[in-house]
Amino acid sequence: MIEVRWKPLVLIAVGMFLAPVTLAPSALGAASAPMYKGDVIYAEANHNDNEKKKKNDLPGWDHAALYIGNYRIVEADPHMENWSKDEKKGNYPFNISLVLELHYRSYHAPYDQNHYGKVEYSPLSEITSGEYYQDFLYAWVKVKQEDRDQAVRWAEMRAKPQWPRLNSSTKNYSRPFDYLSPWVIHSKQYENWNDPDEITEWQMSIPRYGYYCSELVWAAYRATIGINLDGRPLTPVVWPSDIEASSYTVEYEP
Ligand SMILES: [Ca+2]
Ligand SMILES: [Ca+2]
Repeated sequence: MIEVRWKPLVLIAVGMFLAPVTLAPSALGAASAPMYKGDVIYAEANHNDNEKKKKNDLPGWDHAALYIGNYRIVEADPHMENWSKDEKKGNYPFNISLVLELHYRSYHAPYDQNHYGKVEYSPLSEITSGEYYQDFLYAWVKVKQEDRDQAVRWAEMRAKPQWPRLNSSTKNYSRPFDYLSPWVIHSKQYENWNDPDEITEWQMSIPRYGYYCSELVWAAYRATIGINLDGRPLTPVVWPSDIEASSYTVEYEP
């Protein structure tokens, strides 16, 4: 709380006493924080106006992240902005060999996870600044705050650089970005492997070890308190908009 600036502090205090309701954007400004630790953030990337790029735009939101308090989020980020020219021009995500290559590099040393994706801490402003996303929305999850806190702790554990990685003898990686599950095997998974010293090479190699953005948010709640945030459970992948469709999430304007 000490680090929080005056205006947001007021907003957080208001949020604690009011029932969660839609707040007028004009009253809050562009950088208002979500109300609760464990809130979900959806974001829409900046390419809807570009017909050429529109084809690889997800239906509904493009990204989902978990708010962890103090203007910070935990997210699974593919870091597309750092891909090489060829990777950017490679018709992602429809080019399966490119998807497999990105997945391999995210999961294996010596490739740089800042180029090929990982679970990580980021400032909330990465979503709200307008640099990467043209629109965003928040949601609170209809459970107790102590349950949301559990989901946050689970996600933070995977964002910390304390995990082993294939082809490396050090444990200073966060969890990799899972490209395989959304685009190739069309699935989602979660695990409760909470001790970095107990991870085997086999565990490091499978889709369960890494996360795509909305899978991370879904898994944080599924692995800890058992609720299923996939509001469209008949499709195995959990897209950001599937979380929005869940009866557990209550969306509200920033
Ligand atoms: Ca996964
Ligand atoms: Ca689904």
